Amino acid sequence: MPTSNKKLLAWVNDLVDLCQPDAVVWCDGSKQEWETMCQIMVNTGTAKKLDENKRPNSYYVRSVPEDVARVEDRTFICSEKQEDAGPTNNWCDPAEMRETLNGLFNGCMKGRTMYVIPFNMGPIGSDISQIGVEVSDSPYVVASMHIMARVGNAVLETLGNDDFVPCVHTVGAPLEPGQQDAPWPCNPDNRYIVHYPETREIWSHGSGYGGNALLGKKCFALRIASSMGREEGWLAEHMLIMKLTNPEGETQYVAGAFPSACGKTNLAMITPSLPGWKVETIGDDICWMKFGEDGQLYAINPEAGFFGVAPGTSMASNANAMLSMTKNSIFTNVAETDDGDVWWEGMTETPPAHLIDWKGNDWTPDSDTPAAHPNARFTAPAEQCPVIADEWQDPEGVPISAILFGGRRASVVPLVTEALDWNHGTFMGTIIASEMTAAAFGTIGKLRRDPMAMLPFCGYNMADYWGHWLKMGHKQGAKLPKVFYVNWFRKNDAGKFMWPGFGENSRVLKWIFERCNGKAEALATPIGMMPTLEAIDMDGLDINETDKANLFRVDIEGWLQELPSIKDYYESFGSHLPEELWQQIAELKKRLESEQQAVA
Ligand code: TSX
Ligand code: MN
Repeated sequence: MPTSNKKLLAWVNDLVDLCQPDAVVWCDGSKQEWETMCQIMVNTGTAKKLDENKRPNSYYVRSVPEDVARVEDRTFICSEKQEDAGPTNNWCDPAEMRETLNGLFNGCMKGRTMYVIPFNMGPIGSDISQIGVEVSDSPYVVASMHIMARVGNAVLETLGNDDFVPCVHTVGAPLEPGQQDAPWPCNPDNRYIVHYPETREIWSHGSGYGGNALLGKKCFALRIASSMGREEGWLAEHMLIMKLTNPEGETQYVAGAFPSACGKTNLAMITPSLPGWKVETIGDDICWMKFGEDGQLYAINPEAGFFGVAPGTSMASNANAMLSMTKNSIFTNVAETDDGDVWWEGMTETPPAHLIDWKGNDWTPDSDTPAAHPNARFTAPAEQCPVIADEWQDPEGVPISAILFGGRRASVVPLVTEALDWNHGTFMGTIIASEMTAAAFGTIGKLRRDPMAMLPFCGYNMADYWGHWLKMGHKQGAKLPKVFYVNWFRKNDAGKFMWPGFGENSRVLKWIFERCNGKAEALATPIGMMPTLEAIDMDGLDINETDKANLFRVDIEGWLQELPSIKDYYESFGSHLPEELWQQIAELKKRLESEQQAVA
């Protein structure tokens, strides 16, 4: 046993009794271990090695069609009181859930190996980092955790006799003696992704996929960590972190929360179009922030890799992501090329003439189903990103100057708005929403609210979480980041995107940077501070005057029309909704109405 941590040894012993695996392996995080896991996956038909010359040390994995994504309706927050989980989470009484899970986990690893994976979320030794241990019966999980977190002996050394977050995962498919294993074992009819925020535990049953199985990521780094942050006075957020450098060599760090399908990973790795400006990546998905002695908010990326959506990722949309996954990567549910490589929709303009699709069937450009599943993923080490910032593993974290909130809005919301203060910024975070673009998420065009992009990831009552945000702003001596609301997706009357997006977003980042160092102009409007028309560098952009004006237009009527739906939304949280947010609505309404009258 590579540890003498009493809690850890006792916990593993109990789990062996419960799950009854054939063997127990303590993961050391070595290269040898990675190779063993990959070899096991190849032997059982889970993975195929990609061509060593095209994509060294990389593997292709196909799941089953029933197990391709996170399962929000099977995700539970089991706090003692239902109101502490809040109206946006599935709740179940913890005692009842423990009974259900005890039944399901009893003998669940028969015929399999139990892997014990000590993992560190964040740079090892950082005050902002946390340690967890995941027990799993899936070699895919072990290999993926090697990429996504710091795992193994170094973590156990840092852990010593301290506490850790216990995370239990099983694919929920025990094997009878002699029974042939499936390439992707899972138990789709019995999926449970369970969090006990009060005792800080995670139990996951029945799925082998990403966010359901790599428990350090969404389960720990967001759901459990958000609850820890509330108790301990810090923030666990669904945010990218990036470093901006201006032509003079000054730097600022920015964090940003965006709902899915807004291009968060693309923004985290953006190639700026503005000459002399540099953008580097600290993280693309999760951000933990704590106040330092100097009152600044310091952020770390708790992860060590990228688990990104593959379809739509290309050298044009995100060259740095493409270059991050050229080796040592795992690809799940993409398509396989005839020459031992991978492909997905949007990777190249012309698809290959023949592929094996994510279901294992022959595919040609004439096929009427996509070659890759829309949620197909790449898993790649962050250190391979060509623009990863030198300080991405700094245990001190990086001081955050600005927080961005973004949504996908065809109307009403302008390109960029700066919050008037922290409370107004928190308000902006609570109202972020995306217009649905895929039928899978509901009615196309309807607003889906996703406050702080945390809807599926908040480990406690969402309204209490907003209260925690407000409280962070009252901390004595706090030097708070400025907050901005951005929208790359506003459309004109012809239904065309008015803003070119991608690398051109650096023009907006420049304004944000210069608001933070006091160099950029802004105008007070009812919805917040906005750039003067000269303040955003439009040099060399081909946007007509109408679109340019509309990108920055304050749609008074549109905002007034939106207020009742925000009120309805707030009301759904009952007495937990902080008074300050009602006040934000009242003040916004007043500012909008007085502007409306001034214009009339
Ligand atoms: O990721 C995107 N970003 C952020 C990039 C740093 N996408 C892709 C969204 C789906 C994940 C965008 N799509 C962005 C954007 O800023 N903007 C748009 C909308 C858009 C799409 C295509 C064009 C322009 C805007 N094409 C042309 O103008 C030719
Ligand atoms: Mn995410």
